[in-house]
Parts: sequence; C-alpha cells; structure tokens
Amino acid sequence: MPRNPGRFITIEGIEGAGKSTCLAFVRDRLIQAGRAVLTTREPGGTPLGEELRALLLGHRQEGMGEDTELLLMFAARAEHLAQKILPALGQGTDVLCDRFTDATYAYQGAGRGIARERIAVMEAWVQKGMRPDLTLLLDLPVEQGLERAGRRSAADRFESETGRFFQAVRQGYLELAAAEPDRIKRIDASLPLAGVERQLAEVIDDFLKSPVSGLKPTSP
Ligand code: T5A
Repeated sequence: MPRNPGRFITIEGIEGAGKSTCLAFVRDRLIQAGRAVLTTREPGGTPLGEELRALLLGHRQEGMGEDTELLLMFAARAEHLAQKILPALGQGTDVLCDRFTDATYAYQGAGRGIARERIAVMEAWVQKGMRPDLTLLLDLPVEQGLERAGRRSAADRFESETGRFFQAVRQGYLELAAAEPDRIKRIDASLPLAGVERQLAEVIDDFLKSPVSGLKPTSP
C-alpha cells in the first residue's frame, strides 16, 4: 500500500519573531503525535543552499541587486526541494521548515517592492504547484522583534534594513494570511513563550486531525 505523503509545515515571521525557538516546540509536538519529522531552513538546508545563504545574508559592501537576491532565494529553494524536502515527504516524513516562499513574497515582494506576479512566476517554475500544507505565522510588532533579534547576535544583511522595511514585510505577511486563512495561521508572538506555545499546540493538534491534502507533485 502506498504511504501517505508527509506534511509540509513552514514557520514564518519577521526577524526575532521566535521562529527558531518555536520550531523545536512544534517538532516535539509532531514527534509526540507519532510523526517522523525533518527540520530544515531557508535559505539553506543543503550544502549548496547554505553557501547561497552565506552570500545572501553576508555583509556585501557593494550590495546585491533585488533580482539577484530573488533568483538566489529560488536557486537555493530549487536545490532544497530536489535534494531534501520532496524526498522526505515522499517517504512519509513531515518536513518542518524555518521560512519558505511566503518569506519571498514578504521580503522581496512587500519589502523590496518586486511585483507579486514576478514572484509567482518563479514559484510556479520552481515548485510546480507544491505549497506548504500549514504555515505558522509568528506575528509581533516590528520593534519587539528587532529588540529580540538584537539581543541575540550581530545584524546580518537583512537585519540591517530599516524599520520601514520590516513594517512592509510584516504587512506583507498579514496580507498573505488574510488571503489564505486555511493554510496560514497567525500566532500572536508578542506574548511570553508559554502563551505562544499554547497557540501553537492548538493549531498543530487541529491540523493533525485534518486529512492529508495529497497535493504533492510526483517529481521535483
Ligand atoms: N529571507 C528568507 C528572504 O528575504 N526571502 C526568503 O525567501 C527567505 C527564505 C533569513 C533571512 O533571509 C530572509 C529573511 C531573513 O532576514 P533567518 O535566520 O531565517 O534569516 O531569519 P531571522 O529572522 O534572522 O531569524 P532569527 O533567528 O533572527 O529570528 P527567529 O528565529 O524568529 O527568533 P529566535 O527564535 O532566534 O528568537 C529570538 C530571541 O527571542 C527570544 C529567543 O530566546 C531569542 O533570544 N524569544 C522570546 N522572548 C520572549 N518571548 C517569546 N515569546 C520569545 N520567543 C523567542
């Protein structure tokens, strides 16, 4: 009998929203429910993808063109899908990914101003209809996120952007969530961790009761 495909779950939000922190909680919740889970991240997730991540996040004094940034994000994603995400889903393993294409719509689209239609062309080309089954959007005020991120490490190329850029990114995410309420669940990430985890547990438990969508392409 063919195995059910794994489920593809992504975590999104602005800098310092708590994605890495919450990823561990969600992974443990899925494992407790008897699921096999692979955790990964974007940009990155494969050896080549991690090299592209270093280029994308590094401090390049000469900057990087917006189109270059967009294409590198999707180059890393194409590799990630082919080498890691699709094989795992095909084996029935759930994939839990720190950021995916919603980040591209939010950062390169709403943040940088690249037209949504151009990003959609890349999405269709690279993903061939494949999309997350569930997206957890950790939402909080920009100042709070940047304050949390700043506590932790030196700013990377994105974290060096202005408050106005991150306001646009946050707004972009909220618009995505409003357009796809079944897939994208907004979590109030401004609360102390226990409150965030309560919301995550509720969403994950509901999600696990729902039937597997089966919306997975047969080849990358
Ligand atoms: N990018 C990515 C694009 O532009 N386009 C794309 O298509 C993709 C895929 C990747 C960068 O690339 C960009 C977006 C990003 O700028 P990243 O490392 O994935 O970078 O993203 P960051 O946002 O930089 O990740 P951070 O590690 O900064 O933020 P997290 O993971 O959201 O936050 P986390 O968990 O490290 O928490 C930050 C601090 O807050 C505390 C934690 O303990 C930690 O100290 N914290 C809380 N404190 C109080 N209450 C809570 N509820 C807390 N939750 C966490």
